[in-house]
Parts: sequence; C-alpha cells; structure tokens
Amino acid sequence: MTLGHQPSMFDVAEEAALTPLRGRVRRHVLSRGAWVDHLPGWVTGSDEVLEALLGDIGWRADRRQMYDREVAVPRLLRWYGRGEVLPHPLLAEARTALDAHYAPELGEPFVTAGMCLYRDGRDSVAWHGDRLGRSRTEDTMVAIVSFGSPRPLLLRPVGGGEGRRFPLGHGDLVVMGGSCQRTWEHCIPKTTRRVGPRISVQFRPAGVA
Ligand SMILES: O=C(O)CCC(=O)C(=O)O
Repeated sequence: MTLGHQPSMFDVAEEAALTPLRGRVRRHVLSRGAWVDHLPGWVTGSDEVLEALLGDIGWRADRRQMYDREVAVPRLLRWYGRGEVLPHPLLAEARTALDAHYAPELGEPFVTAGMCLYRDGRDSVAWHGDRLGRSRTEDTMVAIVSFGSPRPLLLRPVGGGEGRRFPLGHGDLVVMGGSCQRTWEHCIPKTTRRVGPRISVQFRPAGVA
C-alpha cells in the first residue's frame, strides 16, 4: 500500500501502548437509550500500528448496487472473524482491555474486528446504523479505535433531531452503545480538506454487523 502518511508530530511514544480506560472514558448520553463513550488518545505510539495496518493486510475494494448501477464503495475493507490473528499485537490487547472494561455491561466479549481504510477525504461512509445482525433488535456495543488522519464521526437520531459530532484522531476510542445502532445513525462524511489516510478498527460482539 503506497498511501502517503506523515508520522504524527504529537504522538512521539515509540512503542504502541494502551492507556487506562477506567475513570477516563467519558460517556455522552444520547436520546432513546443510546450513548457514546469517547476517549481521545487511548492508544499512544499509534504510528507503528498505522504503519502495520497500511501494509498488505488484504484490503479489498467492495462494490454495491445503487439503483440500476454498481458503484465502488468509497473506502477499502478488511474483516477479521473470530480467532483470526489481528495485524498488530496492540489490537489484540485493545480487544482484551475493552472486554475487561465493558463485560459487566455488555455481557459478552468483542469478537470480530472490521477495518475500514479511508484513503483520503473522498472516502467516506454514508449515514447508517449497524443493523444487519442482532443489533437490529437488541442493544449492543460497537467499539471503534481510529488511526491516522483525524475525521469526525457524526451521529443523528433516526427520524430527525439534533445530531452530535465526535472528532476521531490518531489513537482515539469511541464506543457506540445501548440502542445507538437502532435509534441513531452515524457517518464519516467526505471532506475537501487535504487529509491523509485514516483506518477505523471496529470491534463487535458475535452476530453484530
Ligand atoms: O469509520 C468509522 O469509524 C465508522 C465505520 C462504520 O460506521 C462502519 O463501518 O459501519
């Protein structure tokens, strides 16, 4: 992968490491049983994780049907199922830490890791909720760790209402929980600003997609 990436001037730690979650994650309560937890800078030394993810890890370009034509999905995708070895050890540590922190509330472990590569500002994901699996009918959590160029995650209530905006920078954590996938929608909008690559790593419980 030959995407231009400038090492961060702010994240000078050499080895990737996690900072504590307890007492530092801030919960933002949304409406109708939805919430978002946010922890900027959860991972330090994120450059080495980004470098690994920008390597040849099997990114694929997807296509989808849009009315009568097939169009390219504007981002690259890589899906890690249960038991698949993740491309950097920090990611396995992150999943373990998320399990330890959220298990009492979630009641089950995070199992899959979906990854999206936004190559530049033209890549995006449109408004949606993750409602293909159990999340269509059940409360759940989707934990996202972001690497690379900052991009905002926007949220809005289904059916209209005031939205929310969470900036997602290098090493930041955001967790969408409760009814968020059913009662709210989220997106990563395109931008005309010159931005470098961003990779989103999404941890989900089994059967949530
Ligand atoms: O890029 C992100 O952090 C969000 C990705 C997302 O919403 C999805 O893949 O369903």
